[in-house]
Amino acid sequence: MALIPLAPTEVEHFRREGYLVRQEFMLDEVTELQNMVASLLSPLPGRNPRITMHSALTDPEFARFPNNPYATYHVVNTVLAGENWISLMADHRLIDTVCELLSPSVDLDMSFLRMRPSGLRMEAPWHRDADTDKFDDHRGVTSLVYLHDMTAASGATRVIPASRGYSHRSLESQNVSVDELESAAIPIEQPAGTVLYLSSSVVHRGDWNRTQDESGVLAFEYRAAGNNRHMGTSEDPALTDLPVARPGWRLSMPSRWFSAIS
Ligand SMILES: O=C(O)CCC(=O)C(=O)O
Repeated sequence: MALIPLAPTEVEHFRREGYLVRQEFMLDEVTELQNMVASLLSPLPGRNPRITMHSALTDPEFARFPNNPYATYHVVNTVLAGENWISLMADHRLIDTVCELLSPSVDLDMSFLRMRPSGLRMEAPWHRDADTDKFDDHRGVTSLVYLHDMTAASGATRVIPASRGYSHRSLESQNVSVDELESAAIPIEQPAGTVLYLSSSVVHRGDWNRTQDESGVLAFEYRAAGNNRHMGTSEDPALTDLPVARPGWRLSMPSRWFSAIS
């Protein structure tokens, strides 16, 4: 798909609301992404040990989850799953948009996958990425790539628009109740191939999938260069600090993730 530059109204929306929705990937690309995810979730030997899989089942239930035999709901460090995953992380549509929204100098922060196996309550709780990932400041953008059509029922990401007003470090210290958060939130219901760009300062959470359908999002999290991550907090992020953009320069990777154009 050709690069479509951001309209000034999109940038303005992101600055005001803390998020932006763009349809970045076409249907055949979405199929390719789903295939990449299916092979990541299949029980293959020889996977990089820093790819952490969080799964609900120890024995596969093939009938119920044909493409996700262990009911895996969180995979960390997808960029270690192969060259195609690194080139997807560096896809120019994602990086160009992140640069326009964030800074001309961008580093990778981390990569992960959030699957929502049907009926499994394993959602990401309310948080801001700058807090959970312990950045120096808020200059970060997470791109959430919708792998399936997302409705409130299938687990669309829930966002509190313009929620920078909550304090930087901790929601708890402000006595913000979950009810208050829930009532201010909107589900970002969008078709597969949509990318939801989230400011690291915006409050959001994942949801669980109440439908019978497959559902999941891929996440690539980026930081402005110089906005440091303080390690030792959550998962061990692979390739964190990898430069992906500088003024006039982009990490250039062949588009191998999409076999039809490689
Ligand atoms: O699953 C989602 O929709 C959001 C995931 C998320 O925010 C996270 O894992 O940090």
